[in-house]
This record gives sequence, structure tokens and C-alpha cells, in this order.
Amino acid sequence: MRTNGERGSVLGAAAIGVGALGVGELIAASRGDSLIDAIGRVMADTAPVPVVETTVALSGKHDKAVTRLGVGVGAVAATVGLGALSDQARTPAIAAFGAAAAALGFRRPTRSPATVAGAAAAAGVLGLGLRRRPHGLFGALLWAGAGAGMLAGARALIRDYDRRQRDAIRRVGPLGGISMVPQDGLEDEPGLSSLITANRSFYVADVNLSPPRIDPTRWRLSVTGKVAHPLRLSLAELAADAVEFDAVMVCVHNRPGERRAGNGRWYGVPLAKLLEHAIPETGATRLVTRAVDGYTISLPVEPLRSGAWPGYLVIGVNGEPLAPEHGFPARVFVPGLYGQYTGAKWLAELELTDDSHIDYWWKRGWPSDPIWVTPQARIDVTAPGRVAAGATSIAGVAWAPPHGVESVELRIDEGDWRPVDLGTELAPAAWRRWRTTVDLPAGEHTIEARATSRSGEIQDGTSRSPFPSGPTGFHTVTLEI
Ligand SMILES: Nc1nc2c(c(=O)[nH]1)N[C@H]1C(S)=C(S)[C@@H](COP(=O)(O)O)O[C@H]1N2
Ligand SMILES: [Mo]
Repeated sequence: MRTNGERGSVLGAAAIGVGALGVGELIAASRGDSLIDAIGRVMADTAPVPVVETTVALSGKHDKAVTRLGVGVGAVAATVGLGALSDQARTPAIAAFGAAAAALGFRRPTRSPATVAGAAAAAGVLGLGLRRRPHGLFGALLWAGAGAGMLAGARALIRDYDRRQRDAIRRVGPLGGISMVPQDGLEDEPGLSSLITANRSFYVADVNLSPPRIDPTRWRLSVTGKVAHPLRLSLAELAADAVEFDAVMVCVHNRPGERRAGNGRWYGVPLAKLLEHAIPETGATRLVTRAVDGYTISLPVEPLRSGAWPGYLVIGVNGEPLAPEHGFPARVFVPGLYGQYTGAKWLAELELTDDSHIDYWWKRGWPSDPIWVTPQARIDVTAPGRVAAGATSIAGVAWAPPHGVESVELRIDEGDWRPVDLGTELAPAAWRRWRTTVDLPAGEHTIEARATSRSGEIQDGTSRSPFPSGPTGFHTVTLEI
């Protein structure tokens, strides 16, 4: 049993934790940076694969919020732990914590003097606060309230920096254009995914808690390493060589039926063309796509150079520059490869190297060779639930990039597979919408969908987790009539 005094001291220590985090975050945010996000990025970079996979599976599109919450809870728990130490043991422990947090400000992905200062100040506040522990509920509330206020203030400062970044992007102006709103003949199906995914609804997946901010007027893309002609190109110079293409991007974590996939009309420079200008030297076997924070994804040079893999350096989507969270000002996209193999967002350089470079996911235990997206069909219309008897419309999207969708079939109550009607194909690498009408008697029914690619690959119905080669299985929906 805990005594009242012990309970009070735990509460007091927790409140001091909130206060210290608030001070650190506010100082980092004065320059638009975040101590919480710096800690979160270390967690993302170092967490073992099963922890990452479980977090992604359970938190869905809230993975970043869940990580931030984890940092907050962890900081408060650590403070309670420090509070339980003797006075002599506590000082070196706090110094160690402070130094570890400050090191994040020197670490490449989140390098920031303001984060270093914030971490040092947070450690100082922690030391002082835990020595003169607040007494009673009132003291604890004061600390927690002040901490929460500073955290809110920090968020407001960061939002202001983000707003200025969006303004800078807006000044870049349109990039590419949706000259014509694409149509596929299935426009009259309410509830069906749009043929082109709107930029604001496009899924976000990356290891950054917040997108890096890049000044478009100063940014240049470097093509370096084993090349005869290194290049340095501005956004305007890249735009001069850009072309439009339609393609679906799919995250390797997208289990059947999920929405970590989006279809875009992209605007970019063919990588084959960039390589032709740069002229790779003999021995340049890998193209390392490196983000401004050092994150890398590497691709084999040969198929990109020959055009066998039609990869692009993308600078726009759906008529606009890339949004901050989608990699502004540039990213690499090879339609058909899963998102985590397709190339880096927030691109800084393309480096041609030999096979010795170990990229981000390879280091984390994923296969070193790129993984291709497998055919997948998703049921959008007729959400799980009760439906009236009679003819029911069932519709969805399917993809099999880069070859294209040959057919989509439905199976009801484990009966025979029956083909559905396909919308017009935008491009083989794009997703394809489909629709059919079924007549179902009263009762509960199971509906499954599968896609077949034009290269003859039939969607695999075995349920398999994303790690290590991508998920498989059918999207299954239960209807009650
Ligand atoms: N720099 C950088 N690029 C990245 C990632 C990342 O973490 N950092 N994640 C990759 C993954 S896993 C996916 S699925 C796609 C997602 O792109 P989106 O967020 O624009 O949908 O970006 C890829 N490019
Ligand atoms: Mo991903």
C-alpha cells in the first residue's frame, strides 16, 4: 500500500516531468524545431522491427501522434523514476538524461542548436524541480499547468513555421497541370475512391515526426558520386524537363482493404534522362536517393538507366508542388516498387555508388533488394453493415503496377470467382476502379475481391504480414441483408 505522502510525491514528480518537457519543447520551438520529435525520431530509428510493425499495425494513420504520446508518457515516467532516487544518485542520472537529449540536437536527422539548448534547459528544470519537490496537489497542478501551457505554446510556434513553409511552396506556383479531369466511366458511384487521390487525402508514411522545411529558392538537387558530369539543378531547371504520368503509390504496410495507397497524376523528370546527362562511371551500380536528413533508399542503376524501370524524380503531383509531408521539393518514385523502396522524399541528392552503401531499411533488417507491389483489390462500396435485400452495388479499386490490372473478380460466400466491370485504365501503373451488381438473399454474406495483373500474377489469398516481403491476402467484407 502506498501512503498519501508517497502518492503525492509520485504526482509531484510527474508534474515536474511535464514542466521540464514544456520548457525544453518551447525553447526548441523558438526556432521551429521540436525536442519531442527529435526523441521520437530516435525511437523510430532504433526500435526493433516487431515493435515498429506492431505500432504501425495498431496505430494506423495516427502513428505519429502515438509516437509523440509515447515520448510524453516516457518523459513523465522517467521523471517519476528519477524522483525515487536518492539526492546523490539523481544529479548524475539527470545529467546523463540531459546529455542524451542534447545529443539529439547534434544528431544528423534532427540537428538543431535550439534542441540542444532545450534539452539542457529541461535537464536543469528537472534537477531544480526534483530537489524542491512541490508540496500538495496545488503545487503539482501548477507545474503540470505551466508545462501544458508551454507545450501548447510550442505547438503554436511550430505551426507558424509550418504555415510559412506552405506559403513558400505556394509561391513556387503550379507544377504540371491536370489539364483535364481524368475520367473512367465510374463517376456515378457514390462512396467509390476518387480516380485521382486528392493531395490532402493522400496517405503519409515516413520515419520523420514532422516534415523537414526546405527553402525552394536555395534548394538544389545534386547528382554526385561516380559520374562524369556532376549536376546541380534548381526546381525551375528540373521543371523544364518534367513530364506527367499516372501511377499508384502503395506502402509496404498496406494490408488488403487498407488505405495506405493513393493514385496520383505526377510530374517529374525521368531518371533515365538525368542519368544520361550525368553519365555514370563504370562501377556505379547503385543510385542512392538521399533526403536532406540523411535518410537513404538505394536503387539499382542499370534498370533505371535503360528505362526498364521507368523511375522519376518527382517535383509535383495533381498540378501542385509536393506538399511538405509528401516530400517537397522533390522525391524519387519508381512506379511498381513499394513506397519504402521507391525512393526518398525531401530529396537532397542522387549519389551514384558501388554496392557498398547500406540504406535505411536494409540496416533495419528489411531485404536489400527492392520489393514489387503485388496485385491487390479493395472493396470501397458496401461498407460492412446492414444492406437491404435486392440488387446491391459493389465497387472498389485495384492495382497491379507497373503491368496493369487485367481483371478483378468477386467471390461470394466462398463460391466461384466472378469477373466484375472495370473502369477505363488511366495507365498500367495507375489504380483501376471496378464495379458490379450482386443480388443477395437475406442473411449474412462474405464478399472477397482479387485482382490479376496483366503479367499473369493472381492475387495471393494467403494472409501474410507486411514484414519482410509485403502483405498478401484478400480484402474480405461481411454484409448482412
Ligand atoms: N525521406 C523519406 N522518404 C520516404 C520515407 C521516409 O521515411 N523518409 N518513407 C517511404 C515510405 S515507407 C513510403 S510508403 C512513402 C510514402 O510517401 P507518402 O507519405 O507521400 O505517401 O515514402 C517513402 N519515402
Ligand atoms: Mo511505407
